Amino acid sequence: MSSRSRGGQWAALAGIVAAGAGLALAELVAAFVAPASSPVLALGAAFVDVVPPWLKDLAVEWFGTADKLVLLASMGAVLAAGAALAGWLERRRPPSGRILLGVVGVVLALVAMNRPGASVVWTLPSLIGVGSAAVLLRLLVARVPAQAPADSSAAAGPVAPGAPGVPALPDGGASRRTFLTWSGVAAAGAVVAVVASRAVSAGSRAVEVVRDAIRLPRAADPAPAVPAGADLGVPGADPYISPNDDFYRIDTALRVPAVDPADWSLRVTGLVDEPFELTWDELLELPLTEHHVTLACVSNAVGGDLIDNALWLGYPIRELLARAKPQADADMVLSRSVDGWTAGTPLEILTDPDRESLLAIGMNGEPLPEQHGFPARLVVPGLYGYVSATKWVTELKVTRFADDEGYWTPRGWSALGPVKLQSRIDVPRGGSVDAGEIVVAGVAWAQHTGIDAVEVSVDDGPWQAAEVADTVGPDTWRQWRYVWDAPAGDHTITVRATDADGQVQTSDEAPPAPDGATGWHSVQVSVG
Ligand SMILES: Nc1nc2c(c(=O)[nH]1)N[C@H]1C(S)=C(S)[C@@H](COP(=O)(O)O)O[C@H]1N2
Ligand SMILES: [Mo]
Repeated sequence: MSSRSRGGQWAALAGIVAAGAGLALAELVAAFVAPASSPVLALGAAFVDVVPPWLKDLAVEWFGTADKLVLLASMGAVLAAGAALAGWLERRRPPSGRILLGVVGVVLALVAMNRPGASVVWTLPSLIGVGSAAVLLRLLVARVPAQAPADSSAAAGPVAPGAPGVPALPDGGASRRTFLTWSGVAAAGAVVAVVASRAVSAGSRAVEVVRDAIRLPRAADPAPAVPAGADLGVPGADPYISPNDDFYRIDTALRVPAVDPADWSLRVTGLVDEPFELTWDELLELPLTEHHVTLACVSNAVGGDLIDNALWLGYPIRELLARAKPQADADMVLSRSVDGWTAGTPLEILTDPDRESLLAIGMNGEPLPEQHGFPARLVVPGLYGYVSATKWVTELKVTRFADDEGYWTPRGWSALGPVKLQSRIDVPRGGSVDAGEIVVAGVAWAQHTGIDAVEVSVDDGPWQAAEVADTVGPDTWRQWRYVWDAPAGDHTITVRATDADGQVQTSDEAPPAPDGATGWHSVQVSVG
């Protein structure tokens, strides 16, 4: 290997150290400016927004809800490769490495500036971070030793002799020590910057403290008690009420928005005669309602677990809209999150006196957990989350489907998203079971219509009625149970439900996109 390429390896390392330290400093600046102005987060969030639907679906299929982690790791790998290239270039032909960093810095600044809610100061983390990375790159590359990182015996001597800015180093060992010292100092500085940025952005921890101190008001209109028979208690089956910690989470946020209720307000705007703004304290003064609603994600595959049930405490959205007085030509409410995400919900559904759509602040007796929308979110019975359940909500804009669209609509999902009739087998989930009487159990849902019957078929045999558990009402799922005398051999168990309108769940298989999966859920068991 030539000493030239050995020096190249050191220079690549210099690039990674310089860029790493620059990005660490950017984190620290971002902690002061706004958490979402971090170049890494802003780039990741922008990527999430522009990624084509097929790639996003593929990522979810491969990595499930770890897709965000995979995205951040891939971004890290690409950034590291780019940084190594910048180091290599800077040594061969200065200042080309710094120019590459500069271009990336400008792109990062532009991306950050165009995030929802951003202002021009959001460019500071990228500009300061990349500016320092460029200075550091120059300093480190000027100290690149002659030998490869693993090779201490190679002949000393300057690389690219005469290249501007590359000093001739008399002794390979000493020069390597100098380089490593400088790199070590830069890396240590990076660690300090990241630790400091975490301390400064304790903003989100402060919000946690605020949340923990909140005592929610009692509901003026409490929910009916959950009947004892709503939960059949079958081991391995999902409980009727999902604990907050187990509740599925879906959103585009790479970092959970930290919203202090003291800074929060909801604006009701758009095609209304009387727009207004509601603060947290005003909201707490209003007569609140409690309601059980099962929330479901449109991305849920047949048999999937992107669905859960909770008791929500909040103020009826229809009352907020009534106060604002929507105009006659409006037919949609575009709800907007603090992070810019939007959902388009039919106005008719939100003003329906028979549907308990809530601006929710409580979940199962606690303030909303931060990842479920603290301090306030929407919950609408009967609609998939992507067209209704805006978390960290800050605006309700009354508008028209002809003029506006929610976040997912231009990304391959239907503008309207009523929940489809579905049923799921929770136990047995497959594998081997002992012959004899076994309990087959699961859930079925048709939010806002309600479930009337559940049937089970073994090996395509006749449909047998399952026992359907109690429920508080039509807006939640219902558990079901079927006792099966299992004969030895391999068997397929299939479930289907019938809703309160008498509609039988279709066997037609449809994928989640564009408006929800259909088909029957089956599991294979071998009975021995
Ligand atoms: N701000 C914001 N709200 C959002 C989303 C989002 O990406 N951002 N995703 C929606 C989707 S697709 C679903 S299914 C529900 C999930 O709510 P949960 O995470 O509390 O279960 O939130 C909805 N609200
Ligand atoms: Mo969703």
